[in-house]
Amino acid sequence: MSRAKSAQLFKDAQALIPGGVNSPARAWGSVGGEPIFFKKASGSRVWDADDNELIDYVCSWGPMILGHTNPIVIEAAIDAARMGTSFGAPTELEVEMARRVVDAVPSIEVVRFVSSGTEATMSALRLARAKTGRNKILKFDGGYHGHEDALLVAAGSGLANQGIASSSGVHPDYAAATIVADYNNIESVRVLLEANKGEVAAVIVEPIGGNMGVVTPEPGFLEGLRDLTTEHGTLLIFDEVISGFRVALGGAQSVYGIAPDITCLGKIVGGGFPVGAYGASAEIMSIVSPLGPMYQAGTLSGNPVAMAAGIATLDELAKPGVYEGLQAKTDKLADGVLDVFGKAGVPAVVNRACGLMTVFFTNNAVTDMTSASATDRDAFGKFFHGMVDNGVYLPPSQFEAWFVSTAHTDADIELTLERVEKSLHS
Ligand code: KE4
Repeated sequence: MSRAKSAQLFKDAQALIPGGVNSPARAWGSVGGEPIFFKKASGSRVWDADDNELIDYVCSWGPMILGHTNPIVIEAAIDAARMGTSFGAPTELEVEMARRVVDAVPSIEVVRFVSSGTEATMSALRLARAKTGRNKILKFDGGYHGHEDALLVAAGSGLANQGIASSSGVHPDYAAATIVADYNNIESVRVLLEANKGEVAAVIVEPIGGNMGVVTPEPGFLEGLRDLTTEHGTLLIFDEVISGFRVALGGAQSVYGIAPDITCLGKIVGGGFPVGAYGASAEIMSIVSPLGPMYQAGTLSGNPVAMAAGIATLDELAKPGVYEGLQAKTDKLADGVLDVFGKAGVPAVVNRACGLMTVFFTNNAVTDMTSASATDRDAFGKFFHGMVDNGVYLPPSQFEAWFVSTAHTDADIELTLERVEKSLHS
């Protein structure tokens, strides 16, 4: 398969954009080779600049849960755009979108829209500090919450690939105010909260880890976080940028029955357009400007075109049977991959939740960043290239999730599994 056009575009891009990409996660840094440039997508498929067709399991890193160019979402965005693309003034679409988020996410009574997941988590931290009057934040090794300074410490996703425990350029005071525990290790949280008694404003966690690869919470972990944070007067922030509207309409908090104090959303909520959100009880959100002293603002926050796409997406997801179908597709893929790897004698563990999964090259359970990092990443890199060469686009990193959409058919998954087998034997 020729990738000459992608290669030329990458060369041109590198002269103009750092590393030729507008996000390092796209750079193929941990798998080697050059990123392919996309030019078209539809449903479960993407086409690269050289007209190669691939089955897509990145789905824009999560937003495209209905598949690419879903006609209902596209029509909604076009109709909204025709009415005006941005007003810098409130619109009915924001009210309609807020109503859907408040109705869907159990712990949210009031929500503020922003333009990215990073803005959501950044604002949530500021809100927690404003609410508690405390400064420290506890996060988890392998947790990635966007590029907010205080959270670029022991982060997952693109940082983990670069072997950077924390980014350069982060003020040392910020890093010092962030303490790091181990995911699925409630004792590590207890010890740190005790050692920093009265100083921790919030614990921020991905209730289902997506940036170590997929890592699900062990029984009792989220409950333990809820109990410990309540005991310490520390707010519990669920970063549901990945899991929100993905694992259920109400996100992971509705699956596990845990009510965080603040929830961060992104990706799916914008239907493929730039939207993030953070929400909480009316009492906590009453601190947010212009009601209260915590300032946060944004030119394109609640953008009408993005709101229209988000509304159309959430309305599709609210239809009966959608998540049952997505779970079935995810299981078909995950079980099929385990079967093919087993027959090929290749050690593999698959961590999964509704609509997302990760294959790790190991015989051991993957329950945190340490065990995720101990897997055979060279084997993953080889597998990744085999799959791309065979027409399946996986995330170019071991520490990311494969995303399944409602547009992936059984035939897509069967074809994917055939290509898994070919890739393992290539
Ligand atoms: P954005 O600022 O990229 O919209 O959201 C940041 C973010 C926050 N929280 C979680 C749990 C996230 O996974 C993310 C972003 N996810 C990465 C991939 N794991 C986006 C890909 C990229 O950085 O290009």
